[in-house]
Amino acid sequence: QMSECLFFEGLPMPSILTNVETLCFAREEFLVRDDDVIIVSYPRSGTHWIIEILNLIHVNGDPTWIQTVPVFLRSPWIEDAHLQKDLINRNGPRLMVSHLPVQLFPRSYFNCNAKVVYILRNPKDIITSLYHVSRGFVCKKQPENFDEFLNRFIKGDVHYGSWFDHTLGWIKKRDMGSFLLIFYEELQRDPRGSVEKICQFLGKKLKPEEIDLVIRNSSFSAMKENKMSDHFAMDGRMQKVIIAPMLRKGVSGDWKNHFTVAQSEDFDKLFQEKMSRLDPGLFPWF
Ligand code: PPS
Repeated sequence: QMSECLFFEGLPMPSILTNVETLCFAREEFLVRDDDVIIVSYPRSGTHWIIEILNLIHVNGDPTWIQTVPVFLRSPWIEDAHLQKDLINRNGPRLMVSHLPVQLFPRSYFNCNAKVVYILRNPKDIITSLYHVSRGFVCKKQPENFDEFLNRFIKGDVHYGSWFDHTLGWIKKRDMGSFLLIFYEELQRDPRGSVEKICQFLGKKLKPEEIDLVIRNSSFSAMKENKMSDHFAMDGRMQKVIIAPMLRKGVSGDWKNHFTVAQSEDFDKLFQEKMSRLDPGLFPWF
């Protein structure tokens, strides 16, 4: 059983960040506007990397803003109990973030032209990343070992519920409205191509040297040095409970240092079963 969590519609949600009232408001009453851009993801998929990239694109690569304003004020979370009101009153165009699964997402989004950037990452690397964050919780019951945590992840007994449900739910919606699917692995393999794709999606024209600045200022090392990029360290609520850094390793394939061969094979089988309705060619990690 997890502490630091509340259950909402059957899903464990992080009570550090949110509460029932905020979650109800998010879904039923939060008004998404046509000129909004929303980054959506399952936890530990590289959300903060995409936030940094979109923030930098907004200011043509100039790092001043990202180096002086904490990341969660630049791009607030829709389900954040402290910042939801600020978001409601913000003038557009707004850049917002959310880990909400599709069934808890603001209903108003589905009738408007707002843009969603959905970032996906190999779930084996997500489990690995999340395992290290869980071990960095001060008071939460820590996982006994990797195997126990893997089983919890598979059951969806983690914040925001099952990765499979989150991913399937959002991918099913990708043909409606403006939706850009970005992969963490693709971002790493081809940062320039990915940034260009994002610019095109946003309708933003950057000069080649401005794209260089975006890439340089959102690199793992630049973000690791920028305290403003570490949500855990900058947010008073999180400071108290999480001692893990937001940026840990920033690589693809670290799962190989954690999964046994049997665990990996079982997970692949489960992945194929659960994701069978999707084209396997969609995922760059196969
Ligand atoms: S959170 O807390 O759920 O919002 O986490 P999220 O931002 O989605 O994901 C954190 C992981 O993304 C990695 N990250 C990066 N990797 C490469 N380059 C850059 N610039 C970058 N920024 C963040 C971060 O290190 C976490 O992954 P792990 O594997 O734990 O290192």
